Amino acid sequence: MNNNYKDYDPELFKRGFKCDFSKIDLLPELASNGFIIIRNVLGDIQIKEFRKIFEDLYAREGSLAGTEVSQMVGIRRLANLINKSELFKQIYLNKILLTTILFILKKPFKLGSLNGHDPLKGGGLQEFHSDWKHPFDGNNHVINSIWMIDDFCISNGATRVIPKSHTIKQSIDELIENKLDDHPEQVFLEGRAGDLAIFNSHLWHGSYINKSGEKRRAYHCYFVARQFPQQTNQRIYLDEDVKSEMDPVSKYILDID
Ligand SMILES: O=C(O)CCC(=O)C(=O)O
Repeated sequence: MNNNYKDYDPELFKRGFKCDFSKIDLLPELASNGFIIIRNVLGDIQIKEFRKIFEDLYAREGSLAGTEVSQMVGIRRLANLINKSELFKQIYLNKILLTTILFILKKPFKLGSLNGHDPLKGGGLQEFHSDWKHPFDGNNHVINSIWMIDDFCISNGATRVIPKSHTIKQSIDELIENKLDDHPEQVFLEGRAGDLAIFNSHLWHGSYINKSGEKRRAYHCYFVARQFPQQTNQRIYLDEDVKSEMDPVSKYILDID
């Protein structure tokens, strides 16, 4: 085991976290292009469960779905998911994901938010954006992951990204006039249900238009360097009974103690 990993976030390891280096060969690609796709991370039973909870929550929350973070026209959104089901531990505690974050950020980090996203027929087109809303200072502060629970194709609005844009210091507004337009260098994160895309979320990206109307449900599990605020403040949003049942690694990742 590479001891540097422990130096990046000693408290995480003190609480019992162990790295999973099984996908370490993909990490140079992530550093260089800004994204990777890991295949078959979720099995069939997990995919079914994650689809079910998406639909159950969306039906239960109705017009309020997504409001804890944001609602988007033409996209079914869910938010504050850690508070809503234990199932999501399989996502935010995934060891390959957390090891990858250490590799990129090389410093303590925490969960930023866990949201659901499903572009509807004719909807889904987002402007290219970075998840870092400040001028880029040359340091990596944010990582995002997209857990595909349906197949992702260009026709149903797979995420598009501009490879290597995570290293550009100029703002996206200076370089792209119309951020909704196709870009000559864009590529799509196509995959099968169960695949996991991880990207440096300084990378310019966005969901694409869903032309076919095929479902394109996904969970976004987003992480931020520890010194910055969460998108969903878990101290506020987690119910007391949920907090009290958390193990030490979860409490640390969620920044609730
Ligand atoms: O799900 C996707 O394709 C990406 C969504 C995204 O970037 C966002 O909601 O900000």
